[in-house]
Amino acid sequence: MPWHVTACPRNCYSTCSLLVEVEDGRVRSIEPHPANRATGRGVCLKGLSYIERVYSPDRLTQPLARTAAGFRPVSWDDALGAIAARLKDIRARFGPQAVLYYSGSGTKGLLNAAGMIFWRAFGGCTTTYGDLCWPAGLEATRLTLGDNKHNAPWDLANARLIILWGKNAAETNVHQMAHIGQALARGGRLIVIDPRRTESAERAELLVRPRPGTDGALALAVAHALVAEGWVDRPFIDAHVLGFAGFSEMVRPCTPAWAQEITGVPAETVLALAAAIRDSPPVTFVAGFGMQRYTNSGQTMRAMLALPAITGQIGHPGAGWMYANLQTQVFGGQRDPIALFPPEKPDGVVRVSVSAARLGPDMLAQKDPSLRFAWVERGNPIPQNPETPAVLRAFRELEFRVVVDEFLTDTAREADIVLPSKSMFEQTDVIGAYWHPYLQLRRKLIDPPGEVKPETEIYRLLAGRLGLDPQIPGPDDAAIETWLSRKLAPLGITLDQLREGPVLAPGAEEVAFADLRFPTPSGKIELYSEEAARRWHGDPLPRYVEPFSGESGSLRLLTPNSKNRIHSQFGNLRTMRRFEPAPAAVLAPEDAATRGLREGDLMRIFNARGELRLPLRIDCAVSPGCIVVTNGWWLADGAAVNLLSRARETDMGHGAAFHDCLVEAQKARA
Ligand SMILES: Nc1nc2c(c(=O)[nH]1)N[C@H]1C(S)=C(S)[C@@H](COP(=O)(O)OP(=O)(O)OC[C@H]3O[C@@H](n4cnc5c(=O)[nH]c(N)nc54)[C@H](O)[C@@H]3O)O[C@H]1N2
Ligand SMILES: Nc1nc2c(c(=O)[nH]1)N[C@H]1C(S)=C(S)[C@@H](COP(=O)(O)OP(=O)(O)OC[C@H]3O[C@@H](n4cnc5c(=O)[nH]c(N)nc54)[C@H](O)[C@@H]3O)O[C@H]1N2
Ligand SMILES: [Mo]
Repeated sequence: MPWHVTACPRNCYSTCSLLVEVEDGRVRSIEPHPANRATGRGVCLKGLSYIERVYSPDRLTQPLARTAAGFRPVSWDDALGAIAARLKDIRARFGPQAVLYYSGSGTKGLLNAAGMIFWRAFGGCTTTYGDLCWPAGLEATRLTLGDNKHNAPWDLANARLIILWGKNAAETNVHQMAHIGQALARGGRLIVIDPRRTESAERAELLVRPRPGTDGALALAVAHALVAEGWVDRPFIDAHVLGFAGFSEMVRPCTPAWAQEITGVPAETVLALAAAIRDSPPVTFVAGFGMQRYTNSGQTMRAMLALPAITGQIGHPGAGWMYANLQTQVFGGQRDPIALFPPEKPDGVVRVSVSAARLGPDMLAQKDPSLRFAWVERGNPIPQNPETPAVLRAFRELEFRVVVDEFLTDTAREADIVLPSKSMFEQTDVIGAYWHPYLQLRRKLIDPPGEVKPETEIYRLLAGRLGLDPQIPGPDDAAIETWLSRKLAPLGITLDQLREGPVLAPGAEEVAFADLRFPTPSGKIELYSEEAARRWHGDPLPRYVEPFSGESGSLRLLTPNSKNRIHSQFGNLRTMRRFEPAPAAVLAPEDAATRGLREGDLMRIFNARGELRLPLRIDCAVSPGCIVVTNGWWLADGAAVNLLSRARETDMGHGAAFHDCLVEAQKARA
């Protein structure tokens, strides 16, 4: 049978199970695997476009070396020879920590560990801590509930009220909309909280549009109303919640009128939200990543977490806090978001000293040794990390750069040597997910094109040239499978099982926290967290603080994700270009009018860090005071949004405060 089971390894909630038809060594068609209860209904456009992606004429199929006249193809021998010579020289002159190893979120898989195995054998390196994506929310959840897990995606059908908060599932987690649809079909309700009217809001009975970065105040005012009206679950609080007395004291002045002032949400809407929570249990709070991209995000998420806590909406079907489900992270080391923090004691070999959120400034600031060499894989930091101008400067100051990628991205264009990487169909690996509880095989179905080699092989060859013999899996598929089988064995799972379809992670809970055990220091849900105060130097209660406002600008730049890209991936494909041929910036009609701007006008969007020139789209879906450009466009498209953002961390978790970014917009002179 030419159909094979595999899974999409992108950094996306859905992590779909796929059936792929291969004929004569070529991928022919892609269908959903029906056994995955979370994603079985269909494959998104990005998933379908893999056929174009894998065989794209733009795919890199051999190593490239920079010359004065641009990139020129070189042999693996020459490429690896040049890299090994540089590495030896830099290690001899400055020590191994003059090398930055940067890895992004381009693909999931256990074999991604090969990089660190190699760099440790090399003698060490410098690497990053924190993450661009979600750590403020992970940390807020860990501090409050003790663990990042939630009910199975399909349990959403049991909710009578779903609050989709700062998440645009219709674009970023399309499969979740099917589960929401089921809840609605059973008479459930949907409320969306987002400064934009998104596609996800189309089926909602209420769209609440707080001023960006003020969700903490909104949550505290809803809590105020719940407490004031006695709509809380006292027995649940007494048994399972720490700090309720102090919390209710703190929210006493947080009236709906107070919140209206801060958030712009009418006081009656705040009350309507509280009443909906009272009237329609079970309630699932589906929190996305949008409001945790601010300098006050950790406290915001903790304030939001107080709502399921004080109403007892956790630990039963249809209820809970759906943020990150790390139940598939059963291979050690990853489940604890503390892995994102710099280690408390340096290990002497790998220096973890560069914040992902401050990549550019931190790279430039490294001393003893300063950075001379960067190795980038699975990431595109020049357009994707905050403050692109600083990231560019930092890369350009290095002596040597290597980028491993499938395409000639903005970051690859800065490299001295570009190495072509495998696609998802060209090497077998085991992947987890962060929304559903299945472990999956991402399977080798075709041979890599041209001279492409998987990273494991690149590292093995490079190690050979450096006279090292690290235990990197390989060289052939049989050896890779043996390595994976060894990882799976303690879990009682075999590769053969995974070849049939998705397998529930051992111990996966359909209803999270059903035992009402919360692995926090107190064993309770912690509204009051000493650890939060100690680690992050804030209030132990989720008190409201304004997002960062240390710069001027009349518009807040929001840079959400887009339906047909995963960050900076897929946008280069013809299929996607047909849907979104060119970037644009979106303003509310009143903001366009006060600036004398009309639909289609070329705008200059700028601040002290940089500038973009983009055509205007006017849309009342955007709240006044905001300007929206989706992230993931390349510098080469003229719309790399992080030219404007600032390299700043969130208050917790070492995330990136992308949306704490103010800009001006005016008509561009031609
Ligand atoms: N199609 C597609 N799917 C993806 C991705 C992709 O790039 N494309 N990326 C994947 C990854 S890595 C991630 S991190 C997830 C993220 O996906 P989501 O969790 O959906 O996060 P975002 O797209 O960052 O933002 C979601 C919404 O938050 C809103 N928002 C912004 N600021 C605020 C605020 O202050 N308050 C509130 N309430 N809302 C706010 C934005 O308008 C946006 O509609 O998606 C994953 N899935
Ligand atoms: N302004 C703003 N910026 C943002 C965000 C935002 O909301 N606003 N969101 C942030 C978030 S949530 C995230 S997760 C980051 C994402 O930023 P990154 O982690 O940099 O991820 P991608 O943009 O998807 O780029 C991944 C690269 O890996 C390559 N790749 C894919 N598979 C492989 C492989 O197997 N091997 C190798 N070597 N390469 C591979 C792809 O071709 C692509 O070039 O962006 C962040 N940037
Ligand atoms: Mo992300």
